Amino acid sequence: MRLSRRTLSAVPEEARPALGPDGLRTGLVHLGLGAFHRAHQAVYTEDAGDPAFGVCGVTMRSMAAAEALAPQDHLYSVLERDGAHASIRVVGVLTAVVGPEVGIARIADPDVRVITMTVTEPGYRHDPATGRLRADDPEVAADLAGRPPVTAVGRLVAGLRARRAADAGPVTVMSCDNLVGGGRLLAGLVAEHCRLGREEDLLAWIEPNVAFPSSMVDRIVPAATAADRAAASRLLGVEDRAALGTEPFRQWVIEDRFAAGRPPWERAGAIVTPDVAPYETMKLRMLNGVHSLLAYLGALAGLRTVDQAMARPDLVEVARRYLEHDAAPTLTPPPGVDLADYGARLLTRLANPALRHPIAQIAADGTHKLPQRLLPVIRDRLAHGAEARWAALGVAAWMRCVAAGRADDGAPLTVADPSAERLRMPEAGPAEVVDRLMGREPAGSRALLVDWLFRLTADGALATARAAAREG
Ligand code: CS2
Repeated sequence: MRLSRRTLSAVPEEARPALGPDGLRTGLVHLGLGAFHRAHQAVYTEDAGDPAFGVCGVTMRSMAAAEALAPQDHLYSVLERDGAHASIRVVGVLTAVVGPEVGIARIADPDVRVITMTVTEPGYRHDPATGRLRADDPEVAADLAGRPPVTAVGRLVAGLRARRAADAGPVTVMSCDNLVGGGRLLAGLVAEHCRLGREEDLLAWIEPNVAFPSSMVDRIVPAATAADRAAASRLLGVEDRAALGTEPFRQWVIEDRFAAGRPPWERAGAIVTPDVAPYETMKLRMLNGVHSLLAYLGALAGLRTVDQAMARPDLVEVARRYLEHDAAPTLTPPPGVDLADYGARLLTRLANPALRHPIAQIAADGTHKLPQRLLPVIRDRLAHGAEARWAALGVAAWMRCVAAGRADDGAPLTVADPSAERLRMPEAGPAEVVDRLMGREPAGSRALLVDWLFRLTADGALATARAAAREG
């Protein structure tokens, strides 16, 4: 028996949706219906409890989620796991799951007042160093030339164009990816797309009618596995082919800048504030920074999951020092947050053995992730006359992963990245790799990076971490 409206009565009562599936209208369109949205913003939106804000999920790349969800009336479960403890709930807030073309049309529906977006960092197709749209990207260029758009910004602009034509009124577009100032970035990319596409009139409508708040999102959601689906189906008593596994922790901090109303997300525990910047910077440099550091060292060491890395005391020590000595001193803590507590809690979350978060997932797209995570820590410390040793170790480990393409034991290592080919240089020595990959980075970190890369190459990741942890 498969999970659906009809079989919902067979699901334990405490696991049934808090909102929906009946009586929901669609007030929110989400672009990028991956596991993260379904375990994070969708859960908050359901818990906010406003039936005007059912969610239409738009798949941007693969139709797999749509195929699993359609026979289940868009119901799916979220399985929270912490060690041996598990709890499950069915989410009923999705009113539809559609492909991009229908999604663009839905943006023109006057009932829709918020568009949220999770399209991954490279999905914005911007230059991370400048925040500008990469107009030379072939997909961007083809979208600008007028084909049915395939890029996220191209699709969003098409949706806004349709909304303007339908006179459907103001709307808010909220980026929910791991970016600094995602709202400002997205507003800039949309404006550039309009200008390059000679749609100044559309831009003149967007400026007063569309708000682009930023938001900080946090929940560890590994790509769903067959084991999650099997465990969820056991707990539910019906089969759920769209189940997701995640941790109990979740956090969402939202910039309070909406053009046409929003779900009362604070009822679900979100923080709605005029200034998300301190939260974003903290989360990106601490959680995501330490994630990347552990992922690249772990990948070189042949480890598969974050909890495996967290079972190595030397790697934990490196992570702890990165948080304390490098990341924390660059941050202004958000109101009421103690960075030492935040860091300690973070390490506990990462050690959760039930998550099995694949290192390969975190290691992917470093060219887009590191400029948000480790590089600004290095830069800020340098500006204060200090060295960010541990952040530099993370960057050097990334360089070793992408340049050598082999783990320390010689096994092939493929790190997914839009620039993967350019980054491969198996024959190059440490200094050459640093010079070719460092690009615009300040020269002050060069010697440190070359030194770490030399040590990683000679001794491997685990021995380097062990020796470094002893050196202090
Ligand atoms: C991770 C994030 O994949 C990654 O790079 O660092 O997806 C991380 O799990 C989330 O940001 C946690 O909120």
